[in-house]
Amino acid sequence: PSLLVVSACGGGGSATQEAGGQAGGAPAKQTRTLKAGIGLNEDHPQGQGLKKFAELVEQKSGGSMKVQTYFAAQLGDDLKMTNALKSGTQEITIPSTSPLTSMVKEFGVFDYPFVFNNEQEADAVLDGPVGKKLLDMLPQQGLIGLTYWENGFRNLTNSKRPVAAPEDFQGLKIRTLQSKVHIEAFSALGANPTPMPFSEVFSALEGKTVDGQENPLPTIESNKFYEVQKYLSLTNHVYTPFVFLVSKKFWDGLTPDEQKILQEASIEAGKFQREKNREQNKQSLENLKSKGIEVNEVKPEDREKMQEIVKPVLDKFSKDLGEALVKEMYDEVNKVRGK
Ligand code: KDG
Repeated sequence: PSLLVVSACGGGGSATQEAGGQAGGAPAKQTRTLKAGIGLNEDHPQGQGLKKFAELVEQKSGGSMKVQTYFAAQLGDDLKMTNALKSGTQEITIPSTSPLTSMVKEFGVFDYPFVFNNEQEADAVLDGPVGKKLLDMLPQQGLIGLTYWENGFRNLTNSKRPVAAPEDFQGLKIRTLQSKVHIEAFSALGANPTPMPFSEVFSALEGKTVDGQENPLPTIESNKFYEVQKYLSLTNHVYTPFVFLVSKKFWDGLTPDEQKILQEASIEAGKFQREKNREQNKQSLENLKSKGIEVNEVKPEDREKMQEIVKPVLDKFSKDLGEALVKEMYDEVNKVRGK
């Protein structure tokens, strides 16, 4: 029989052929290099998760797939990197779902404040049918969504006063995520929301173009917001997921085995990342207190008042985002609560 030489076909932007076994005439072995960029720092749980992912991919592929990691918005902010995935000039990014609402508006349901009481409720929704439904909307945008990681529960910092009750939001200029739900919810509370990419937040706080911002504790610590903010209010007002994205252009050129490696590694690294994030969330509260930022709690009854104020905003959005989808999300949460 004649010798059939199969060469691996290069579908990805950064695939290179390596010389195979010279003497034996073995098929050339392909090495793929994937560029993966995130907005947060290397020491943040998101950064640690990405490094874990890179290790797993290298291991599982026997070294034929390599992940080059870029932290702290070195490749640009969440939207810039997501657009680079669409055009195929970057392979991986892990943004908050919020700025993606400009592409898939339904992600706005994850911007609803006060939906989840704890991380387990968030996991159930994200890893269940609602989370999957949203991932399935990504391919038509040129994106593949593999799984969700955790950004986490957001808390407010500002330079003016402790925020404990709804009236304390009055007139505060707050940087928000680039999401209509966030913008309108903060407006309803009486604040002046200013959406901007994460990479601009520190200088905006430092230069006082905004009074405050809101993010999970590990981010407030890792990005040193305590240096330019006086008050930290434990509002825990919303849970933000990260979504693990791969360029569809790149993905479509991979073999099923290669796709499986990325899929499995993203989920495995995601478990690790969620654990790290939860540990860090506790640790960061202690660290932030010792840095001298003034911390206040929010009483359950004041949280409920805030929830009442934003309710009409959410009802309005539900009409646009899909009442069935919103109901499904709340039903899933109630299931976890045993209701
Ligand atoms: O890569 C993720 C970060 O860029 C960003 O999503 C963090 O929650 C965040 C924010 O406030 O923008």
